[in-house]
Amino acid sequence: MEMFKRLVGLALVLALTLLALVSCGGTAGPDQATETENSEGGETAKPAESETAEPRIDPGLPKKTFKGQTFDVLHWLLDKGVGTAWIPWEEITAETIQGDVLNDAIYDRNRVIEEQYGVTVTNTYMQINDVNTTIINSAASGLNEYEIAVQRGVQTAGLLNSEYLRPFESLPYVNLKQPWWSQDCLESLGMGDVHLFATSDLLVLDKSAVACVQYNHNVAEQFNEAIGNLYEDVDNMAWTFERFVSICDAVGTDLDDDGKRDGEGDLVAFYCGDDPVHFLFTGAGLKFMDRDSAGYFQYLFGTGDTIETMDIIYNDLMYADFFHNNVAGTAFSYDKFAADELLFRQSTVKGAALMRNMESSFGVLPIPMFSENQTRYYNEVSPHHDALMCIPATVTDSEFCGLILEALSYESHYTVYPQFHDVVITGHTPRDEESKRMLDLVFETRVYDAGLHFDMAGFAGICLRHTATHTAAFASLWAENEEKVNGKLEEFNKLIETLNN
Ligand SMILES: [Ca+2]
Repeated sequence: MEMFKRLVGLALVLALTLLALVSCGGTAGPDQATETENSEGGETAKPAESETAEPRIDPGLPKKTFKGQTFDVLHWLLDKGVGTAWIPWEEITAETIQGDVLNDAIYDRNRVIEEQYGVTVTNTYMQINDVNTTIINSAASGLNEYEIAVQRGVQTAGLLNSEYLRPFESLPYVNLKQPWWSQDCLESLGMGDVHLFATSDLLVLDKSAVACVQYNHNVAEQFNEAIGNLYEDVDNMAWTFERFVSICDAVGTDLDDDGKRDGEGDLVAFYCGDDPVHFLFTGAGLKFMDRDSAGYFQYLFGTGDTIETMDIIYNDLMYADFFHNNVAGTAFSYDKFAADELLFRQSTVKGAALMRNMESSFGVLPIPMFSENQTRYYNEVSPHHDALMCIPATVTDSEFCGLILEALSYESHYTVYPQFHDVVITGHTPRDEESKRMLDLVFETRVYDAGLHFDMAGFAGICLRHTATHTAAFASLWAENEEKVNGKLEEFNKLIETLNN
C-alpha cells in the first residue's frame, strides 16, 4: 500500500510539474502557491529510486543518542498578504507521508535521523524580518531556542555581526568539505577562512532559486525563421543577449493595434519581474562584489564594464517596448504564457511546483551570455528566492547542533536531493529531453554573488528597482551611492578580520 501511494504520488507530481516550469517572476508573490490537488495525472513517472544512485560515503559521525532533544529550525516566510505563504517547497519538516515525492523524502529523512540519534526535528516559520529580529534579540538576551536559522539571501545583510551568529567552523562534526555542503555557495560567501552562512542538501530552496529562461514552444514555432533552434544556440555558445533582444523584437506584436506591443491584447515577447534583471548582469559573468585572495571583499560594481553593461541591459531590453514592464505582473505572465501569447519568461526554476494549468509545451534555457566572447553561462542563485543557513551565536550545545546538522545534511544528500533534482526538477520533461539537458546545464553553471546576498547599503536592490522607473544612468546612480556602499563594505571587512582572529 505504501509503495502504491508513493507511485500514485509520483505520477501526480510529474503530471503537475510537467505543466509547471514557470516561476513567479520577481518579488511578486505566487498567488498560485497553494494548489496541490486537482491534478489529472497520467504522465509516465520515472522510478523514484534512481538506478544510478550515488554510492554513500562514510560521514564519519559517531553513534550517539540525545534522549528526545529537539533540533529546532527557524525558517523564513514571506506572507504577501494574499493568504498564501511564499514558500513553494517546505524543506525542513513533513508531517506525514502524502504521496508527494519531495514531502515524503523529507519525512523519511527526518525519521531516519530522529530514530538514529533520539532527536526530534522541528520547524518554525517567521516573517523574514522577524527571523533577523529573533536572532538579534536572542543575542542580547542570551536565550535562544533555535539550532539553526534559514534566512532569505537578501535579508542576511542585517545579520552580519559576530555577536549574532557563530561560524559553521565552530561546530564539531560539521565538515564543509563533504559533498552535501554546497561548495559554490561556500566559495562565494566565505569570510576569510570561516562561514557565517552556508547551504547544504538539507535545503532545496537554494537549488530551486537558480535563474533560467522559459520559452513557449507554440509561440516559437510561429516565428521559426527568426528563432530557429534555441537549444542549438545554447550548445554553440550563440545564446547571447543580442540574440535574445533580436528575437524579442521580431516576436513582439501589437495585436490590438493601440500602438504598443506589451499589453493584454498583444503577443508579448518578454516578461520578468524586477529582481531578474540581475540575472542578465550575472549572465555577463559580472558580480556586484567578490572575494579577494585573502578572503576579504571588493566591490566590483563601478569598475570595468559593469556600469556600461547594466545600462545596455536596461536600455536595450528592460525599457524596450516589447518588454512587459510590470514587476507585479506575475498573473499576467502566467496567463499570457499559458495562452501562447508570451514567448519568454525569465525567472527561476522554483515555479515548477506552482503552475498547474499550462497545456502548451515549453522549454528551459540558461540565462543568455552578454557576449559571444564568454566561454560559459552563468545562472544566478536569486537571493530573493533562496535560503542560507546560519547558526545563532547563542547556540550552546555545539556537539548536538553540529552532529545533527551534519547528519541531516548527509542523509539529505542521498535521499532528498536526488528526488528534488531527478523528479521534481528534471523529471518533468519526458516530452522534452533537450529541456532536461538544459536544466542540468543551468544547475551546473549556477553562481552566487555576495553583493546580492550581503547587499551593501542596499545598492543591488536600488538597481533592480530601476526596472520600474525608466532611468538607467547607472553611472550617476553609482556616484550617489558609492560612499555608502564603501562604508558598509569597510564594516563588513572589519567583521571578517574579527571573525578570523
Ligand atoms: Ca497593443
